[in-house]
Amino acid sequence: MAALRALLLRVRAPLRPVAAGPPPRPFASGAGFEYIITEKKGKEGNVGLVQMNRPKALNALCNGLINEINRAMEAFQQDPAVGAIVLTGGEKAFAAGADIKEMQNQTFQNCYSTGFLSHWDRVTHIKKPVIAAVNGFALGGGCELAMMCDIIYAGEKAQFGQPEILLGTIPGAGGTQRLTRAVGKSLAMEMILTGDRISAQDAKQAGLVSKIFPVETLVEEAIKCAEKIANNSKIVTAMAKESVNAAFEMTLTEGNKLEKKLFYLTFATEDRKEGMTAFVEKRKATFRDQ
Ligand code: CO8
Repeated sequence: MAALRALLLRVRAPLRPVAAGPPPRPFASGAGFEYIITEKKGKEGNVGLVQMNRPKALNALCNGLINEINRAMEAFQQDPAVGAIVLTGGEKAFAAGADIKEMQNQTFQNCYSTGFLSHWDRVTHIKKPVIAAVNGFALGGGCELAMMCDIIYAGEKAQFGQPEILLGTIPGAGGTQRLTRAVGKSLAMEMILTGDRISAQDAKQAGLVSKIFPVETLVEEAIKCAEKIANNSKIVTAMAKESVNAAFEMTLTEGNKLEKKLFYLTFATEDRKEGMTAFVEKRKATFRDQ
């Protein structure tokens, strides 16, 4: 037991701290939101859907919209029935970036002293898998938000870009880092230095998105994928997600060590035992997230 506790402590160490603040309250569908719509989807209601809904501004990510996405994500994180989350926008825009009108008169002094927009990366603290279903524009902060998710599915007319340079600024929510890791230096440099957008097809070829679907079936397909994920063990899924994410933070040796510890940890779960026993008994596993 002492050895298991020591192993747990060591494995937990590299995790980033969960954002501070009071624990989010579970919400009823759509309750109290101005800029988003939320719903539970899937046959068993085990998929949380967050839809950005500020169509007149092409889902420009104003402070209120980001706060609501964070609240919804954290509520789905706390909801034991939910195993995966889909984040989407509208057919014309996933999100056209940070709200330029909100930023227009911002000053360096204020940005620096208030940590302007530092709450943008809360999505990356969610332990449950998050799928971005991108139709239309995913630009600037919109592209960065999609890249904070674990999987990106794109509608066939989606466009990805980091056009901040055209506004006299640069990406500030991970665009220079995540895009470069996703598509490689040359294409990332070209997109970030010219502000040019790429199509869904180019994004898939470059490895930014995993699948492309017709515009009208994209969200449904993302929900299907989320449902498939949600049917697996939630606790083991969280370990798999943590391990893949470590590949972006650690050396190969460190990452392999973490993976091995998490692999060993799966043997402390009932779900691992159930999964292997079900295989041997030629039946479908029933995971209890224990
Ligand atoms: N911010 C505010 N309003 C926007 C934004 C935006 N990013 N994008 C579109 N809108 C508004 C427009 O102002 C317009 O409003 P209105 O009708 O009141 O004039 C409405 O949405 C519709 O837009 P358009 O008329 O321009 O629609 P088009 O179809 O002609 O063009 C485009 C669509 C190409 C998407 C165009 O709107 C556009 O270029 N938008 C700006 C894209 C952009 O530059 N995005 C990057 C913003 S900067 C950023 O994201 C930095 C993130 C840093 C995060 C840091 C975290 C720490």
